[in-house]
Amino acid sequence: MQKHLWYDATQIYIGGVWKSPAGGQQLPLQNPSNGQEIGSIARGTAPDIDEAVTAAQTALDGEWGRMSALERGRILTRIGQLVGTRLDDLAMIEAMDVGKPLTQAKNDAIALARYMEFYGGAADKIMGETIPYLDGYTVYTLREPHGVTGHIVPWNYPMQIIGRSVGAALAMGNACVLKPAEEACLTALAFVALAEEAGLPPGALNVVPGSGEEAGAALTAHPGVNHISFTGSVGVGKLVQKAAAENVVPVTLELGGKSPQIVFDDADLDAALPFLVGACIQNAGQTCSASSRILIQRGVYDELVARMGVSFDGMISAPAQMDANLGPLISARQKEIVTGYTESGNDLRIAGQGRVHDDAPDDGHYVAATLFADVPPDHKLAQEEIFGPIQVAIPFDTEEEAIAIANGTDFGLVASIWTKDGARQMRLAKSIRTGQVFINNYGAGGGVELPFGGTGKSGHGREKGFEALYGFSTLKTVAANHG
Ligand code: TXE
Repeated sequence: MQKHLWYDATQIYIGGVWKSPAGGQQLPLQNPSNGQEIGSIARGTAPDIDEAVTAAQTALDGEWGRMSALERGRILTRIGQLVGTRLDDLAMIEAMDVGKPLTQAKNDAIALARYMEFYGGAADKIMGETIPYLDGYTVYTLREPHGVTGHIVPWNYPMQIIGRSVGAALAMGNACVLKPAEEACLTALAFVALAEEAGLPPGALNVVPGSGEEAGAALTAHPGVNHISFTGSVGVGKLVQKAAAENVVPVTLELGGKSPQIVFDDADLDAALPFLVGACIQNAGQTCSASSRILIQRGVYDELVARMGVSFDGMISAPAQMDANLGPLISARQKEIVTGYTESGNDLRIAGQGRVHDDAPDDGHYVAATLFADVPPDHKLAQEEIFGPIQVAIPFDTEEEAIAIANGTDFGLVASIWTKDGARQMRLAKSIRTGQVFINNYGAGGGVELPFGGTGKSGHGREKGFEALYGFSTLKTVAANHG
């Protein structure tokens, strides 16, 4: 299958034109649910990136660069409306490409539409300020686009990450070059085709699929790129930041985490349970904000671990089309990594474990969801990002101990606190080193309006919400001496 509905998966999209990649080569496209090759995608390389950056610069010098914020916002809103008419199609595409259960894939499409709606409405609401200064002066600030923005997107939530990053960048009037992940680029192509249909001018958004080493590295090193936003691994994040340093351009890095949920003895366990488990097994654990550590106060530890274990026992991993709790992992490589982690817990107690559905094809990349209990906080399983459906339960006695364990990894992306004690809620919200704190809920990935990003090895910069619009723009100060 080469043609996917309303776009061509084998091509790249530059300057409003669908074309073959400069090198004329393709990369295999695989369905993670059965391991089958189902077609191919363009293998974009440095010449394609160069052409895309030029097209973006041309757009900035032309219609797109001159367009009012109001009109940009209207186009984004129209894109969101068009996405809204294709939710089921987009979900089908994503399910096939990423292995995501259909309901979860559809939620991603809904989020993409919502990002466009949000940033469409926000485009003309970012303002500068006037600054009191010397007598005879009027001073004001202007929020301006960086220019050409590069967007490197991973495979785990293509639609949501495109929405939050490209949506905010376009709202501020940047022209974008998007490099989707080689494992999952179909919805990026589907999306840009819808953006074109909604009236986005040529060159405002260019999409170049290809490998990280080729297209990705070429994009981050390109001297014509004025801002880079990257979501992916810590290792590649460092490479991206080094490349950006060479050109002295800003970067936003979102590099995942080891996010804790902290449950105190007085917590409403019935309310907490679905969030505790769901925030880990969603997207088979391949979520930057996956809650892979559950810290539980000793008084409710045994009861809660037992209840979570029952939930895990019921978790089924199955092909995306079966819409079970979990789909397959993205690739054989990811399955190998996650299986290695599961094996590293051989000395630990398993409190609950799901199973792979009997009808799941042998060549699909399935793993069983697993809950490990009584895990020492310094154990590899409690320290490293696994990116699979593996959760650890860690007991604690005091609030101080909970804070120390929560802060005891290299990461800091999301945390949640489950307690009815208002003062404790405030103390912990302040003490935990992280980008987001949820109190008596857990918003894994969700919340288009909520600024999102990390501390420590989870990265820096903020996406989502209004905050992203500041990140995707630069501030100019104008001081006029009128005597
Ligand atoms: O990530 P990569 P991978 C973490 C997660 C996962 C691990 C490996 O722990 O197990 O990373 O996943 C592009 N220059 N996360 O290998 O390689 C690549 O093409 C420029 C967390 O898939 O970082 C893709 O588009 N770009 C994360 C993107 O980077 C390069 C989501 C991510 O790929 C490049 C994904 C290079 N040299 C993985 N090399 C999260 N924060 O949610 C690769 N890329």
